[in-house]
Amino acid sequence: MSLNSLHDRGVIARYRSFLPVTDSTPVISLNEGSTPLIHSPKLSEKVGRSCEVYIKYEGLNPTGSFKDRGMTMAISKAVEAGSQAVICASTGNTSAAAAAYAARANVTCIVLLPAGKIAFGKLAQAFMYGAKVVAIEGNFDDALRLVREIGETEPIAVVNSINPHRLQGQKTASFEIIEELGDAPDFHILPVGNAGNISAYWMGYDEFHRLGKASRRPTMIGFQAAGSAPIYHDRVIENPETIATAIRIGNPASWDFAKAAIRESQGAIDIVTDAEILAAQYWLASKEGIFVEPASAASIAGLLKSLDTSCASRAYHADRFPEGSKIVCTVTGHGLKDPDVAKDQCGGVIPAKAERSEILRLIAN
Ligand code: AN7
Repeated sequence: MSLNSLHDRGVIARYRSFLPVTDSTPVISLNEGSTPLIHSPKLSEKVGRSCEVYIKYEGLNPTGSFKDRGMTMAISKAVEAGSQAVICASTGNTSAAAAAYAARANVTCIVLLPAGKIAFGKLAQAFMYGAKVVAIEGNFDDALRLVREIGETEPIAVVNSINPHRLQGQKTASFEIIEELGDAPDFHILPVGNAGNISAYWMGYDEFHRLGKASRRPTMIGFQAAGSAPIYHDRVIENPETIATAIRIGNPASWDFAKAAIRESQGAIDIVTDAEILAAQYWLASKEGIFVEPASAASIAGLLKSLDTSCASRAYHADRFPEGSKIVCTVTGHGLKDPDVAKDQCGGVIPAKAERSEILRLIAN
């Protein structure tokens, strides 16, 4: 890895030779990427058999999600092509990233969001970054259909993951993991919504494997929310529902890519319920100090489900994590994105008088 100057950070600077950029591509970056890969002693212990579990904490990107990796590419390429406006449909994180990078590039950003189904933090971001925020009567799939139609006829760059530059940027997360671990992990677990990220990770792992930078490619295991699981059920879900609004998607754009990644890696796609997602979200924050949004907790919920021998419907079994396996779980977005869900699922405050004895009572119990 080369050392970059203070003004030359971010995934394009770090992985320029693996990305479709040239000297004439203006690099629009917010120093995204290089996120921490955090060892989880407690998850490692749960898995057992000397396995090691690592959390790729993508919530520490500039706008708080993994979307920044793809957006630095999509906006840089849009500006290179002369676009003065960009558009996307989003469940929230894509719109936050698009709005931020568009602001930096001085281009207009229009975001189409499913009305009433966006986590509050993400909505605040789109407003503050100066996007034109449109609330669509309908779900994400309806919004994406509209964006596709508009992109076909109008002079505006679509920065959803149907834009191939997005997945190119997102594949850099695999590169970072390989460089940090010294090889690819044995298993990679992540949440799946539009299925772009699982496809991008697989591309990245495959590319570094072909270049001899990794000796293997991991088994890819994706988790969808039970009420929004089109790939798992192998059919479009007309009215997807889940508390994990980021992955409330019924007709994923990268469906075929994701299926190929799962097939080629001998992986699996499985589902986790909203209750499992919320339990995993709270467990990760309260046991390991890592606060992620509900959709991100699907990967942790999935790992825990795969270990649960009482669960008959597991698509993936812990019996298949061999001794000494390295397992990486991507957690895709920061917990502060969705303060309402966090607030609703926790116990609340302990009322007390401003007296010493009141507090000492808590230490004793
Ligand atoms: C936190 O922002 O689709 O399977 O419009 O925000 O690549 O879609 C977000 C997706 C996982 C799923 N975790 O990733 C959007 C959007 C979080 C997310 C996903 C999303 P993909």
